[in-house]
Parts: sequence; C-alpha cells; structure tokens
Amino acid sequence: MRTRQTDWLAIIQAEHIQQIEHIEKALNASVILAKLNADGTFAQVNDFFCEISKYSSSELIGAPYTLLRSGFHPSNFFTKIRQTLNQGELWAGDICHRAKDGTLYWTKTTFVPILKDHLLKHIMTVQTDITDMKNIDMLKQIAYYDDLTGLANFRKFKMDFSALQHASKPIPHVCSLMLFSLKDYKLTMKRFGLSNAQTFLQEVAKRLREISEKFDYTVFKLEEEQFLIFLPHTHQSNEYEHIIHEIYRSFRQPILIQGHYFKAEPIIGIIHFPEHAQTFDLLLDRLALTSSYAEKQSDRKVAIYHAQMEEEHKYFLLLESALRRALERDDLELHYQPKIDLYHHQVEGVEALSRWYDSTFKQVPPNVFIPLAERRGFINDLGEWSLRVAAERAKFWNANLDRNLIVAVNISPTHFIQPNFLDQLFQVLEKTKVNPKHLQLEITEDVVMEKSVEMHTTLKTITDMGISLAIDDFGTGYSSFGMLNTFPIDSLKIDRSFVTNIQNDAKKAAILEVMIKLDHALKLDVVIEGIENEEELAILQPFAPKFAQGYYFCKPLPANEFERFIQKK
Ligand code: G
Ligand code: MN
Repeated sequence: MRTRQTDWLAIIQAEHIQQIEHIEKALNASVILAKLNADGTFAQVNDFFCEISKYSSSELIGAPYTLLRSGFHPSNFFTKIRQTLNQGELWAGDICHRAKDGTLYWTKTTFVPILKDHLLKHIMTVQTDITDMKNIDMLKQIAYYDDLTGLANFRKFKMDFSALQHASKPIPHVCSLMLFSLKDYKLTMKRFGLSNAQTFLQEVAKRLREISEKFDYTVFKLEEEQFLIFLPHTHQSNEYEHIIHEIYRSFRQPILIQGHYFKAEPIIGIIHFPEHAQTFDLLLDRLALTSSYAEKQSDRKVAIYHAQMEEEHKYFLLLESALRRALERDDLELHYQPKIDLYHHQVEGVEALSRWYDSTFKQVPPNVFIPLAERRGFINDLGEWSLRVAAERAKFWNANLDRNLIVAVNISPTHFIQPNFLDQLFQVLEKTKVNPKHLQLEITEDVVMEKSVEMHTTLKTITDMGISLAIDDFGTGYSSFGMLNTFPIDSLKIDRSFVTNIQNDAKKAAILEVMIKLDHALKLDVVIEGIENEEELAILQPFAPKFAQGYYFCKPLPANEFERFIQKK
C-alpha cells in the first residue's frame, strides 16, 4: 500500500530502506556479523560468522558468545568488554576465538551497544578475519623474543645491528657491547632444579631491564644466563663504567627463591665497535673471549677487550691440553707439607698439595692450573687423581712409617658439589683400601655454609665413613661461628692472610687469639697456616695454638723427602 503513495516522505523512506538493505547486503557479503541479546547470547548470525566459527546458525542462536572463548585472553577479558558495553560505549580490539573444530582464529572485532531508554538491548558485532596477520605476529614474537624473559633474542640483535650498520654507511656506527653472565650459574642451578633456574633468570632479566631504563641501552637474552647489552652510543663517554657500577650494585642483593638465597656474581666482557673488531662474527668471538677473560679476574670480574687477550688465549689452550695430557700420563705430583703439633713437637698430619712441572711451561702454580681445570670442566678428573694418590700414600705411610698420620686433601668447591663426588670417594676407598681415619678432606667454608639439607647429608655421609673434615682458608668466606656447631667439622685451618704481616697489625693478632680459643669452645682442631718465620710464631705463642703449618716448619716436600723429614723428627 505504502509504495503506491507518492508523497515525499514515502519516497525518502523507501530510499532509506533500500539503502539500509544495500548496506546490509554489502556487510553480509564481506564481514562477519552477529547480533547478540543483552545477556550475551546470539540472536542472529550471518553466513560468514557460521563459516569462520564452524558452527551452524541453529547451534549458535541462543548460545552464549563465550562458546567461542579460546582461553588465549585473561579470564576477565570478556567481563571488561561487558562493562564497556553496559556503559553504552563501543568496544574494539583483536579477539582470539576457538572454532567448533578446536582451531583458533583471530578477528578484528567491534562490539556496538544498541541502547533503548539507556538500557542495553542488543549488541551488534562486526568482525574481520586477521588470523594470518596474527600468526605472522606470533611467529615474529617466537622468532625474535625470548619466551622466558620477554627480552629480544640474539636473532633480533643480529637484525638490529645489521640494520644500524647499513643505515650509517660508509662510516660504521660506533657502539659498544657488553656480555653479561654469572659466575657458577650452571653448577648452582644444576642443584636447584630447572624451575628455580627459570625464576632466577626472570629476576636477572628484570634487574638488567630496570638498569636499562636508566641508561639508554637494550638487553638481549642469549643462551642460559648470558645477556647481551647493546650500548648504541659512542663509548667515549665511558658510560659503560656507570652501567657496570649499577649492575654490581643491583646484584649485590641476593636473589631469594623458595627460601634459598642465590648469590649472583656478574661477569662482564666489553668490546667496542668498530675499534676492536670490524665484522659481526669477529666482534662476537672477541666478546666471548673477553668474557672468559673477565671470569678469570679475582676481584671485579670485568674486562675490556685488548689484543693481548688473543695471545693469552692461545697460551691457555696449549696449557689446557698439556694439563690433560699430564693427568692421563700421571705426570702430576703431590707434595706434602707437615702439620705440626706444637704441644708435643711432632708431626701430627700432612697436607697433600698438587704440583705440576711441564717441560714447556715449567713449574705451573696450582692457583693457575686448578682454576683452569674448573673452568674447562675436568676438575673431577684432577680431583679424583689427587684423592687417589693421597689415599695410596696414607695407606702406605701408615703401614710403613710406624706412626699414625692423617693425610689431608684439598677439594675444590667445584669438584665437591659434583653429583658424583661421593661415588668417587667410595671408589677411592675401595680401590686403595685406605683406612678412612687416615684421610681428611679440606673444603672451603662457603661450601659448608650453604644451608641445604643435601649439603648437610653429604658432609654427614663423609664423616660417617670415618673421614674427617677440615675447613680450609677459614676467615676469608662467609661462615658464621654459630653455624660451625651444627656441622660435623673436625678442624679449622685459619687462612694464612691472618698471619701475614702480623708484626705490624695488632688487629690480626687479636682475631687469631679469638680463633685459637675456638679450639676449646667448639672442640675443633684449629690450625694456624702460613707461619713463615720465628717472629710470627713468637707473636702467636701467648695464645698457645696447638697446631700450625708453614714454611717456617717445613715447605711442601716430595713424598720421599717428606719421609726423610719425618724420620728425623
Ligand atoms: O688453600 P691452602 O691452605 O690449601 O693453600 C695451600 C698453599 O699454601 C700451598 O700451595 C702451599 O704451598 C702454600 N703454603 C703453605 N705454607 C705456606 C707459607 O708458610 N707461606 C706461603 N706464602 N704459602 C704457604
Ligand atoms: Mn689446604
């Protein structure tokens, strides 16, 4: 009836309706459309909606929108959308849906609230499929970012670096790189498990990122505990000095994970581009070299690349293969330094010390070759060798020298915390048939003081076997006197730094006096190490130390010379 009317209003209305129909047709043919009821259930869906969601319209109508929930978004995601719509506002964003067959699809989504009398009546949603784009984004995320820490990864660094260098041709962009790693990370984490290691790395990443916000640098995550810090500016400002300072300050604070404190000591290698290396690969090789150099520093483990490192690197490679060979051929030697009982003026025991003479490298000091074996991963073999040789000696001397003699062996902390340490020890006992009472292990206080049940059990197992334990270099680490009581320790060997220069340092004498008193208080054998002359001994005399060791009494001697020394006594 209406169409027959010819008044203006009718014509306009007809045109409107036609226009709306056209729009609806166009929309239907191109986008995913649905109309929802105020309670969030489907009222109407178009073919595209069915096609992409793989549900039929009869399955969708009446069902809640959350039927398509993918689990990708946080749990309050839809509640928040709902709040926006209830306020009469439009919501737009990307949503990940789950189709009927379980596959995921992404849509760029708009929800439009249809209000009547200020109340939400319907919701219209218009969507476009952006699954392909999202997949590419996600692939990029996977390819260029570290999952655990969210930091950009090495691939990203390589790309950024190359882009920067290309952009600044013909003069290369001047910049610096820092390789950040942590001392003893792998060993510590091996003992505390993967999930703790991951939490630990997240905290490390967080601290580095916090510092990066103060300074203009980018952090990239490499393998394990390695991070790359990229300083895009010229290094002439020495900005890296401030950064290193901040890093050290930040990592002085131990990391607490499940009741365990993890001390993380940074190792930092620095290299400048293009000053120190002109190609990307060379830059990274030399940075790695610089980092291994930094690791060898005793105090602050920081190093800046210099050409001499290459020479030293070659030297250490040769030294390493010579050491491995010497170990195979049994070319190392143990020397023995007597431990003197000052009350009875006799040799109470003996400390075995490894020595290495090589025809090319000459006498290599133990403080060079032991850390080398630790770094290069064969301290186990070296440690096993010294345990076995010392045990054989202990067996032989106790059978032939007509006296009881305890042979003490130094155990490197890196060796001691290996999972197979106890097995090795059992095997040595079995092979050599030594009486465990004639064997003592010298370990450092940091190893003992670690508050783990595991450590306590290990120490107890050792003493249960009959082997005694001494804490070596006492006073240089972190032990608390209170804890000494709780460990099955037999002897404290006071670090020789307390004796050095004691003539001019009254404080040292006072400390030694207290430590000697521990002898009675804790029922421990206290051994003063490093007494080199009569003067030093005289200063200590009033405190009546019972045991001592040092060049003044006897230097470490080869086995046969030690036998002669002891027979003279
Ligand atoms: O850490 P430990 O106490 O195990 O160190 C033993 C080392 O100390 C050996 O290399 C040994 O040669 C050395 N040493 C032993 N007695 C003395 C001494 O009186 N003075 C100095 N400077 N070194 C000593
Ligand atoms: Mn020692």
